[in-house]
Amino acid sequence: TNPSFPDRLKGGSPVLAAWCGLPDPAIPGLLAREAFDAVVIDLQHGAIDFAPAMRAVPLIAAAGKPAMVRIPVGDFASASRFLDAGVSGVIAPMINTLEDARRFAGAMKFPPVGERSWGPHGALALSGLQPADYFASANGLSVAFAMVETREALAIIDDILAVPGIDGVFIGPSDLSIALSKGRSMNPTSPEVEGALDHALARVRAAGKLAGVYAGTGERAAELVRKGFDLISISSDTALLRAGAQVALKAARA
Ligand code: 3PY
Ligand code: MG
Repeated sequence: TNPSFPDRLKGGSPVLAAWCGLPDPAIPGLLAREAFDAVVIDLQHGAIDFAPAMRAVPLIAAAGKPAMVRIPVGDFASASRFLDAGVSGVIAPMINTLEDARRFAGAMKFPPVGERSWGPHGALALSGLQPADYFASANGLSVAFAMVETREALAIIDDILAVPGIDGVFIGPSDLSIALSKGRSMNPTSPEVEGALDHALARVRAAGKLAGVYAGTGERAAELVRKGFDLISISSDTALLRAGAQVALKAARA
């Protein structure tokens, strides 16, 4: 049988994910059939709404891949609802205070760790587990990634990592570059961001938790794999579509 997604992430070989924001569930379903290790549906910046994102979950699972979502800022109730649908992980953007981290963890884990409420309709169907068995294992079947992408978050990264139910942090290098430059620039590979990534990774390792990051290109993803991140989102559906279009047009006009 396949290892659980948390065990796969802890296993030492990086998880390379697709990142989808286009509003049709067929798109994450399609990308799940490529050689990605996981597929993330982005409800923070993507154009996809709740119901089509829910419908993407079994399409990704049918391809044998873990489905993840990035929820909108502060929408912790939707984290529980996506777990009910059967996602294997949730990424919460802009976790800037200990209170944000605690509320996110609370939505992600059943008591005694958190206060997730019972109702895992899709998760039962996808896992094939009996309700009591799902309940007994659920807190260890999925991962909660708190996004660290501001100065405030970076300053309390050890405290965020120490919150029970937070499985790891996911760095947003674009927002972090805006924050670290005090709004002067957006450069996700600036030396300041690079330093922050190394610092964050060291703190994650010290806490024995997981580290995720957004890459943007395949080349950047390879660098972040070499740094040692556990979860790397390579590129978005729209960026992949535009890049493919540009390659094909260049070849056609050569
Ligand atoms: C960031 O880089 O700010 C992100 O949120 C990743 O998409
Ligand atoms: Mg961001």
